[in-house]
Amino acid sequence: MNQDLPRYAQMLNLGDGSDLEKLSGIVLDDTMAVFKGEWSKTGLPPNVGGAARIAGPRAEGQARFEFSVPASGNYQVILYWAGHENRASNSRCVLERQGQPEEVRVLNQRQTAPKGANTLGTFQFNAGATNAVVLHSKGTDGNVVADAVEIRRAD
Ligand SMILES: [Ca+2]
Repeated sequence: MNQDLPRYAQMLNLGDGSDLEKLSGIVLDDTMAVFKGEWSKTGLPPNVGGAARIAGPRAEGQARFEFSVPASGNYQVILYWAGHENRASNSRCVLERQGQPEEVRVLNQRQTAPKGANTLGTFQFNAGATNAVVLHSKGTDGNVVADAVEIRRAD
């Protein structure tokens, strides 16, 4: 895990044409994710960090954003994407935490949340443990976008 992550997060710029506010949490841009399957790069605004990756249902894509938190506690998990009609309404997103059952959510990426920030929920994380948010494109009804993940302290 990169110890400089919070510092790096502050240096991230928001994409062209974006009115997204600056992000305050731990930010994992798509450049820091591990991808499986075929993903294309897209610079279409709005996005976080200047670009995002996109995969279709046949790509059997997987985007894995790994992170750890500096202190144990509750954190909000936020995914960034800009909604579009050609996006998947049923993208599977899995939150992995050490020693705890997986949390699975089905994302509708046709919808655009305010500022592109889609909240998965608030979860408890332990300091030092490796966690991951994993986005899947397999079996979806459209394209899946992996732009950025933000982990924001909730208490
Ligand atoms: Ca991005």
